[in-house]
Amino acid sequence: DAIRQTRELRDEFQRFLREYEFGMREVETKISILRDEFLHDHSYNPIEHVKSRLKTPDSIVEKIARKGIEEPDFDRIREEITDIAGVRVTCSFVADVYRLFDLLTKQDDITVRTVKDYIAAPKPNGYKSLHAIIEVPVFLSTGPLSVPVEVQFRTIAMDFWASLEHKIYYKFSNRVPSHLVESLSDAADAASELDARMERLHREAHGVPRKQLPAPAPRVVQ
Ligand code: 0O2
Repeated sequence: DAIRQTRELRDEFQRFLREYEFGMREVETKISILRDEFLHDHSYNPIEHVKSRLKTPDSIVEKIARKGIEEPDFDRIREEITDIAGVRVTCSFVADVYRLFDLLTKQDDITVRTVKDYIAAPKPNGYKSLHAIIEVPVFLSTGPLSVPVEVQFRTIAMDFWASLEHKIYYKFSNRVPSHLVESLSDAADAASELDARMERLHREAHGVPRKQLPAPAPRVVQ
């Protein structure tokens, strides 16, 4: 009986994970359609790369424990853990980050749950990115399902910084020496400066007068 129960739980967990995989694929398709349309209509690709990931079972279990969810309560997990499916969109420039965010989140079938604009308000360590938890419909044989997906938009410079910071953070098991924390913060400033320079260069190369280009408005942090 215990074996049967364990198998049932395993099957339910696999079904649960598949929902997120489907949601992730819907978002990937939306992003790739936007990229292809841009490329054909404007001969411009605002996206450098897109990376998707499903949270590992270990990492989900760890987060379930952290949230104090004791029973295998899938409804509660659905409600409280919203980053099981993640799509990271790395753009060329900051303006593209906001443009892509707007184009995705204004689509009729998308519901925006939360937005965190760490570009307008970077984290104390210097981390920058625009995060959104969106809900996307997935049509299963049993009916439609709304799946939360965490989408992170950032520039190549922000991505470069975040991937190094992530490695350092793990290397020191969360206790990064203060001189490295300071160097990382300086590097984040340098990355922002590079972003601004590259965007100016790009605009000048394309003959867009600076005064016609308003700075992108920060998104509301919810
Ligand atoms: P991974 O491996 O990318 O999945 P929570 O999601 O509840 O734990 P919070 O604060 O609500 O935390 O989420 P937030 O601030 O939106 O950030 C979640 C994700 O953003 C992280 O996911 C990272 O991917 C990224 N992130 C946030 N802060 C930092 C940072 O300081 N440095 C780096 N390198 N990445 C960051 P995970 O689950 O931590 O990791």
